[in-house]
Amino acid sequence: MSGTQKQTANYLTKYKDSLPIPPVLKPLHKGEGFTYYKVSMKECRVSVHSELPETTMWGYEGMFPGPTIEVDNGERVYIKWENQLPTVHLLPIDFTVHGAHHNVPAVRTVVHVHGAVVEPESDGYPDAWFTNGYQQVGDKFVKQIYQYDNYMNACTLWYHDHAIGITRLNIYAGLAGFFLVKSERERSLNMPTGEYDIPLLIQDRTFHPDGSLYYPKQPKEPVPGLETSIVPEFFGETILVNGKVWPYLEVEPRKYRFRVLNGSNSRFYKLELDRNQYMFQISTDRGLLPHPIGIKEIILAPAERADIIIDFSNLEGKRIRLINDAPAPFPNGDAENEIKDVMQFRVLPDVVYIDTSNIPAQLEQLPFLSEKNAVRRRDLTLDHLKDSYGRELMLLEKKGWDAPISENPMLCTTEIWYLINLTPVTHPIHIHLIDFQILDRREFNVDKYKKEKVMEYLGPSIAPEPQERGRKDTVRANPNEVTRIIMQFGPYSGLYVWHCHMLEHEDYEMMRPYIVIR
Ligand SMILES: [Cu+2]
Repeated sequence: MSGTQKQTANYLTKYKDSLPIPPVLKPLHKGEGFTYYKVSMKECRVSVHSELPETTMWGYEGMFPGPTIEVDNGERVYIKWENQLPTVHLLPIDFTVHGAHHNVPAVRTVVHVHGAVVEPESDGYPDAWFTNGYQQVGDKFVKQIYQYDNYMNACTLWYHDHAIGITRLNIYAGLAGFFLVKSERERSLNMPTGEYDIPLLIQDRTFHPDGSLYYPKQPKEPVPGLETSIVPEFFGETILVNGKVWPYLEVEPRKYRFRVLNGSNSRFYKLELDRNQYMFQISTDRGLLPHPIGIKEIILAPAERADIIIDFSNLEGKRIRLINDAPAPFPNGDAENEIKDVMQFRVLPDVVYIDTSNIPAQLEQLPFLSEKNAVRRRDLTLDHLKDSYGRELMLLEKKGWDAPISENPMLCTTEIWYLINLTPVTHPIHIHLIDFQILDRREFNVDKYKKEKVMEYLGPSIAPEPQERGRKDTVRANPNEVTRIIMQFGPYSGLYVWHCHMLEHEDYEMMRPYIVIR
């Protein structure tokens, strides 16, 4: 990257601004069996750091991040998602990318609640986009008001844009927020709650000295013949938490719950506290783990979540940093892309109230999906190819987005998917609608598989990390490994997608439709 882009990252003072906490969105209606929200996407001016001029961004309700939507398990919720954005995009569009050609409006949006169990018409299918005032809509657009029945257990989800071909740009511009599912059962566990339950949306961005957002128009080696070209991955030069660059948070000397979400385009995080303290992970993507797990580091790929409890008691007056030690790209990245600082906790001298919250020994019994019940195994490759411009092209099963649907599970049946990674990087694979369990990962001979289509394992099957032994909706498929996941498809049938959640991959063909057949 050129020197000018490094400037702001070099001079912005770390831990200068306090961590913002997104407000909880108020419904327009609540009661008589349903709740109704309206959410408008608007251009807005935000301060990402007090030493930078304001930044023009796009936000739900004109906020970055968007307001937090809080629902109860089983609560029926309707949301009207409205686009009030300008017609010209804030960021450079690559018109060669699928679904982003000159025949569609530049600014298209569609909202997906990541991790929601939802009917297909309300899932935010990438071709169900709509423009300002619904003046134009994509060919899969069905309705303006989405319905969420929220059959999920208590979990930390997020809503974000999913429009075909420009998801990376729309989310980078600011279109993301938390969607929290709560439950009576979780409340009964008496974990830290209210002001001691704080969501942390971690993202990387690069800013020009005038405060404006920077997103590359070209990869490092510009592509001849193209004014704008998608990049193989994007790594920003600053880290933001809840929309502030390197913030601090004042905490009381007591327990806190943090809902940590990696909302970055391509960057993975390996998070730890700089005093080497333990954190207690209580949940993963789609809800509570069987029991809390004491950990010193958390790896989060784009879209993965971890709820953790940190106990600051006996740390009065201390300053503790949350730091990152992940290479970028992951897992074999360049040191020049790495950013260590994330945020700082400042422990106050005293508590306001005595902390009566718990870290319960038992959290939740999880249903066990047995391999014996699987009716189908699918071998699905993650491929590394080149396009006609010589650019890197990552695919699923060597197929693009427009190829005929090949994943067609039957409603209520269980399948095992073998994610066979033939590429040199880890891909976070996300499947809409369902949650899954990770069975194992196993090293294999990639060259032999590529040449002869023969699977030769080079090591034993490795069980998932303890923190991954819960309900997942996004899994890290590492290079040279087969990652096996098991899931049951339902309760809805219809058209959904599965894809890599590195947004630069997702926007450039590493996404496939799938259909649950009744
Ligand atoms: Cu990928």
